[in-house]
Amino acid sequence: MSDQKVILVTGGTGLVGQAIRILTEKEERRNDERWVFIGSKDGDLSNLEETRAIYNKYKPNYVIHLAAMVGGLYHNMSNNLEFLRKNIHINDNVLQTSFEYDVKKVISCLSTCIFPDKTTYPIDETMVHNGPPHPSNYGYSYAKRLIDIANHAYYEKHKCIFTSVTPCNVFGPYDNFNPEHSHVIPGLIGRLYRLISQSIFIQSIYKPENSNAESFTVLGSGRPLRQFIYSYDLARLIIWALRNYEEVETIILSVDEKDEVSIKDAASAVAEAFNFKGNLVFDTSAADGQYKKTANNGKLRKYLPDFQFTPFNQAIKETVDWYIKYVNEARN
Ligand code: NAP
Ligand code: GFB
Repeated sequence: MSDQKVILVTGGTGLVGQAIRILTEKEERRNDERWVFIGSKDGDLSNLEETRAIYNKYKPNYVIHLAAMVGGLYHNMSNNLEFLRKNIHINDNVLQTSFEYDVKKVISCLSTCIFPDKTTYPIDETMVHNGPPHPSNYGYSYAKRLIDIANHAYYEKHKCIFTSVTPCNVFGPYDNFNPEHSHVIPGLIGRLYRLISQSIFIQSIYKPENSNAESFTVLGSGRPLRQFIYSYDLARLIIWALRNYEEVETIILSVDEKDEVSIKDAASAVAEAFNFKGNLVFDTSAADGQYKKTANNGKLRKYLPDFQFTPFNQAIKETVDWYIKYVNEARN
């Protein structure tokens, strides 16, 4: 129908994109909205001509821009140049093509990990550019910060409503579980699943006295602190932002400061979800990354004072159960 709003979701096949897809097919469905979810098979957004071809095909009125080269601490540490260049190209192509195709609103995605490493806490939206990011992911961070700079430049020159949201760490079904590239939660889930599976296999064949599944190695000290948001909660907030948020300034989409947990807490929650009774062992030879990036969600709370986040342990259990069910289709 011609009066439908076409909403293009770049990065639509990823962790956050899939959560938005599932919600907009059910409880967030609206008859006057047509949602289009694209991944790299639809076109390489780091290539301007391929980006234009996508916009020419779908002619979006709105864009939720999630597509990015994304990875955990260890992937970033060893690939800062690629994270910088790939994401600069993707972001510039999407914003420029959105302008050329007269897109009414673009919501891009920053991250709480791009804030200054040397800072006061909690961080808030005003602090994004107040100093260099943590050295482990400067490539990704500067590419993300340039989205915010570009958003303001498009508004100043053309009054475009190009804005962004700034999530904390995200996890959930459809995450990237590849052990070299993944973030901590999918990294823990994938590694513990393989450990238990191997142990069951070995026990069923050799019945060893001391199965090696009596201890599970967590990378780093376990001391760093993180705020984790369940992908479905973030998806709900991004859909809200598309429909209601009109500021060019970014808005932090994070759980409350009181819900910040340690990596050790997160590992314990994953072990509990697997009903794993073994010991957690901490490999302190592996980097810890940022100690913390505690974010204040006061601006979000002003808009949505009653928003309910899924309890962390429940979200972890749902994600583990999803992974066990779909391990063969998951991104390992
Ligand atoms: P993800 O699961 O890694 O998905 C990345 C998406 O981007 C995929 O759909 C991928 O397509 C697409 N993509 C990557 N390179 C592309 C290219 N050159 N051309 C076209 N599409 C491309 O990422 P995510 O975790 O959902 O993250 C979504 C957004 O949230 C990103 O902007 C990320 O920076 C941000 N964010 C994530 C976290 C987190 O903890 N995950 C935290 C804060 C912010 P394919 O599936 O075809 O590869
Ligand atoms: O999610 P993560 O990889 O990235 O978390 P960041 C890293 C923390 O989890 C470190 C510990 O303290 C690791 O020592 N950890 C424990 C593990 N076990 C594992 C594991 O199996 N895999 C991984 N990856 N970590 C990222 C940024 O920082 O935050 C990205 O580098 C991105 O750019 C993301 O923005 C949201 O939270 O440290």
